[in-house]
Amino acid sequence: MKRKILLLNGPNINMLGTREREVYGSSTLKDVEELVVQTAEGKGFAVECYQSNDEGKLIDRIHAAFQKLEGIVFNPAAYSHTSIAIHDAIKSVHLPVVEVHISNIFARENFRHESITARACIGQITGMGVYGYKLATLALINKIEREEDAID
Ligand code: CA2
Repeated sequence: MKRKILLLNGPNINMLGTREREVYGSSTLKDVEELVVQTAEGKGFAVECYQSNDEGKLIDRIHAAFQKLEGIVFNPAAYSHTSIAIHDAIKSVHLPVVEVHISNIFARENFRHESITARACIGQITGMGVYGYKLATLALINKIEREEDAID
């Protein structure tokens, strides 16, 4: 069976491409999901895609990945800046997680400069537009494959 990763998107990412195009560009969530699926499939991985505006549902989905999936590409959106609960959920599953932000959070308001969730991740890509999801997918798969090599 194909190895699988999770693409997880947080609150308001379902609005991509409809408003605030000057900040987030014109791609839709469907475009982002297709980009990640295509990138992962090129490396032999399948992708589960999930978006929610609800913190608890995102946490449930992280828990569901435990021992089933290999890692997570995650844009926690505004929860990045507020959610210790999501931070703890990421820690609890012992999976590699790469955080993505479409915009450069460090070039925006002060309240976006801190990412609580990124502290639980293996790394973060910010400010590269939706292309950042492709970079995050490649980085995650590279990490998964390097860890497999270390086990063999
Ligand atoms: O740059 C990112 O990817 C963010 O995670 C996006 C979040 C923001 O709270 C973070 O600070 C940075 C907001 C997502 C809102 O997405 C929208 C997209 C289109 C229209 C309206 C909102």
